[in-house]
Amino acid sequence: AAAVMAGKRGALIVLEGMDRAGKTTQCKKLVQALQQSNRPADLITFPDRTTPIGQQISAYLKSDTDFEDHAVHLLFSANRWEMVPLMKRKLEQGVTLVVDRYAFSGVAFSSAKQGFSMDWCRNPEVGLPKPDLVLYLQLSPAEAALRGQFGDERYETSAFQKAVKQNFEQLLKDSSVNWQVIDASQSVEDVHKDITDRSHKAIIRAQSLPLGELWK
Ligand code: DGP
Ligand code: NA
Ligand code: NA
Repeated sequence: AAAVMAGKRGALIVLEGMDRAGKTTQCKKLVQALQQSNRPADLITFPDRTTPIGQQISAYLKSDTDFEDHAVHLLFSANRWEMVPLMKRKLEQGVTLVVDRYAFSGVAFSSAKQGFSMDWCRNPEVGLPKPDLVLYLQLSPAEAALRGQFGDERYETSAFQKAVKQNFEQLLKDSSVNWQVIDASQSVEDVHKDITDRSHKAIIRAQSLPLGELWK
């Protein structure tokens, strides 16, 4: 029988970290760098504010609408799940996905609210495509302060951000996730080089591994 050549899948690479750590800039630079070295790559951003669910989330973040806290957690989660078929299709086609925020932001932000356990927050995220690599852009509070004021969306206050940071630090202890901590106080170019090197390694590793399921 003729051998069937299985195509090599792309890697799922997530960037997480506090606001102002430079995630969005670094995600864009990483996608460009991968494409320039002939590795197919696409950017995915959560929340994806373009879908009907994402538009509800966007209105909530701008305080144009209100949602009950549990309900909005499930909306953020639904916004990730609605992208899963597309994500799987791209990964199978060999496209590496660079993801700006994922389930970890979901848990870190929602469990910063009164009465929300990490466990409860993790539940709707169980079974999402498991990242091959999660880069945590770490920034000291002093360095974050130097980067200027928060915006005026919901959650952008120093007290809430402090609770979110503690939750991320808790999540970093989870050894079922391939966390790698990046010093985000370096120059944009140094952070970019660090991230790109680690991503190339993750892409090669992912080629010989099946895509996993998160927290399952
Ligand atoms: P950004 O567009 O990256 O600025 O993210 C929007 C805001 O929403 C940011 O403050 C982080 C927060 N966020 C992202 N994902 C989730 C989530 O799943 N749940 C909650 N509660 N907040 C989230
Ligand atoms: Na933000
Ligand atoms: Na962002």
